[in-house]
Amino acid sequence: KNFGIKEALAELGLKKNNPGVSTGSKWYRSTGGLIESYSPADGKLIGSVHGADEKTFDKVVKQSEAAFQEWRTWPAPKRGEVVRQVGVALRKYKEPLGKLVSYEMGKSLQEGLGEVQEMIDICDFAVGLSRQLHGLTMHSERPNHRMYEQWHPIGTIGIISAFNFPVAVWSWNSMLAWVCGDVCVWKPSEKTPLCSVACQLITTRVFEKNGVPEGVSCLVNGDATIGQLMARDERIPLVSATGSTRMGKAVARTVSERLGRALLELGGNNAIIITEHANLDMAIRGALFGAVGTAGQRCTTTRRLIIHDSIFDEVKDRLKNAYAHLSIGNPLDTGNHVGPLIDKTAVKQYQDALRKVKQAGGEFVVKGGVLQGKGYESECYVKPAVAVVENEYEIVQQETFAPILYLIRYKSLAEAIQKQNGVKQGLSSSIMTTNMQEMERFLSAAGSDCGIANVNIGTSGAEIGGAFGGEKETGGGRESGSDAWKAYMRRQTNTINFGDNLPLAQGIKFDI
Ligand code: UN1
Repeated sequence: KNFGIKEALAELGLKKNNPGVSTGSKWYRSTGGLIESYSPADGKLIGSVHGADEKTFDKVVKQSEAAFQEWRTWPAPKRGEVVRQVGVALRKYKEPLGKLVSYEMGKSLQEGLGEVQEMIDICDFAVGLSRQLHGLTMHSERPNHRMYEQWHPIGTIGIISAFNFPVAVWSWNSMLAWVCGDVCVWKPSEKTPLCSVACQLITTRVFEKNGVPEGVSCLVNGDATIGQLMARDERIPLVSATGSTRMGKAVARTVSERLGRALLELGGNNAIIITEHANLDMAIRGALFGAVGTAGQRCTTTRRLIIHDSIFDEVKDRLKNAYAHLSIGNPLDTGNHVGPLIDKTAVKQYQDALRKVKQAGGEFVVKGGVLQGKGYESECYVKPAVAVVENEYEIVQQETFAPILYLIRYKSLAEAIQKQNGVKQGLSSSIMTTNMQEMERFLSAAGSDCGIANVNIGTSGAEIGGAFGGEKETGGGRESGSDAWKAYMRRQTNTINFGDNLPLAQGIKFDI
């Protein structure tokens, strides 16, 4: 079965071989390496993309700078109108783009479509925002003076995105950046280049119709060296990077060396605390989707369940039963819950993690393993696993991008919160409880230390309206909703004297 992939690729305008560098209407076939994209769903070659070399990268950044000169003078609501039309186009292409996301990345079709929906949602959010880039007004201490602040665009935004959300994370950054008056240069993951080309094609058609200057939306496919060029480049005031903590630390070092800004959204090691007052039906449902959704490859994936002693065995048994009902297979087949991991390297890392769990003394409730045989030819399909562990195990302290769920026992809520916070990462967290005190303690200053703290829902699947990101090794950045837009602008404080003389602040006398 082909699941209509051929048709989807054609509808999106993708060829077998595509240029992977673009400033909008113009596409460049540079001498950078050829990136081949194989589907983890069936192991087949989907197509290839030409990556950028240093010279083409430089050309693209120059074009983005030229575009910024004009784009920043467009009224923000006019820029918002263009983003609104991008949202309309994404609605039109939701089906084929969602399918491509599913096929190239391996997440279920449901989740592929959900990812495109996140793009549509952020477009809508950005349209409203384009009339709400508000600054404050302040009262001056001097007579006949007025103070206020305004927000201006900053220029070229470098976006480095990961394979696991190959389209949505770019859109959170670019849609906000565009209404703010910035221009974007996007370096997508080498593992999902075709998704990036599809997004650029959809955007460009809208931009052309509206006379948006060439260079407002730029694409530079390539490997880590392109990311490094971006981090070093003084013409790029903000680099927004999503991915591993190792990558984020490298980007942060390079960007801060030149005093640029880095917006980082890195690893998570997210836990759900299930208390003795939890509605267990809801807890199991939340934990299950959190742990196996996107085959455990979301940065918000539920990796740890911290379960009260009195219900530990019941939760364990119910999870075991739920896992037995999971169907694993081609993500485009809507009968399946879990698709493949992104590639064979990820499978090795998964196997390695399982070994380490065992070595450390973990006890498997649901055994893992690599699936073989019909339908699993890509060798990327693995069984979601569940193990009883201690929070202190080194492997539990790490983020393994795979569906491995750790069960940890607790006796008091204080102990549960300590365990939940007892990792280096600080992205997402949840508590399952119907008890008001437990809930409020978890959300208090002495509660969860994460950027996201939920009650009675899982750790993944955040809506775009809130600020998205986390603390500690997650990098501290916030993307998407709330006032995350401020990261894409520069604040200017203005003091205006409308009087006839010039008094100094702080009462300083300076008379000649
Ligand atoms: C990511 O995994 O990098 O909250 C982003 C979620 C999604 C976004 C995840 N809305 O799971």
